[in-house]
Amino acid sequence: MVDAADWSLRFHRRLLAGDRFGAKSVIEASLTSGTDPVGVYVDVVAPAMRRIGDGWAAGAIGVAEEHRAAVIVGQVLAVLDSRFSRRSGRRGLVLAGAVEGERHSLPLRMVADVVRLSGYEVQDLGADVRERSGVPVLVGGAAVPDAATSAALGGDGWAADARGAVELLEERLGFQGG
Ligand code: B12
Repeated sequence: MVDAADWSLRFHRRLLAGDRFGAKSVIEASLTSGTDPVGVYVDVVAPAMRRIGDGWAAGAIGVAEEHRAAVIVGQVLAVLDSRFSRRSGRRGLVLAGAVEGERHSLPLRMVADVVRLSGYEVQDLGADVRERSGVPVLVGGAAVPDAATSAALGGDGWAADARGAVELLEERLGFQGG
């Protein structure tokens, strides 16, 4: 059986090759084999992107390959979009935004989709958002490694990944079940 880690390695290879159709095929195959959409994001796509980043940081791949991989992932997320829009959004409104100066919008899109799938209405404001309102602020992403860092930045809650973000919302806002 091919598990999520194997799908992620295959996906990573297609990203490195700049093969967008192959990359989409890997994602479709992982879904067909039983990986759920959240698993595709958290266990297949995200580790592959982190591996791309590690390769770039180590000088094994160039900035062009890294950018190309990000574009392909954007296309893959667009294809998966409908799988994250089943629910009605009755559980509350969540605004998603990357802080000022932050251009890593793909991780945010993934968190937004997973939260949406859990029944929240999510408005994704994208990268480089300047405003901060008076509502509870949940913090996450690669630049914020733990809850202590989040608290030091003034966050009201922290999660390591998109699944954790949903748990955090339920804990914080008291919404239980689906
Ligand atoms: C693609 C990419 C880019 C793209 C972004 C495209 C886009 N539209 O998103 C571009 C080319 C723009 C880019 C630019 C830069 N990048 Co970049 N990038 C990446 C890369 C390869 C993948 C990012 C990604 O999609 N990861 C996959 C996601 C899904 O994983 P994730 O971040 O872990 O997300 C999960 C959790 O963090 C959590 N989460 C995320 N957000 C939130 C929010 C909340 C509220 C919660 C609760 C949870 C949560 O849930 C997610 C899903 O489970 C990473 C490598 C990496 N390690 O991720 C580098 C990386 C993040 N980039 C890096 C760097 C250095 C840069 C640049 C400074 C490079 C430069 N010199 O210009 C710029 C900065 C631009 C800016 N001002 O923001 C470094 C950051 C190092 C650091 N510690 O700060 C990394 C780690 C690469 C590396 N290994 O060095 N980058």
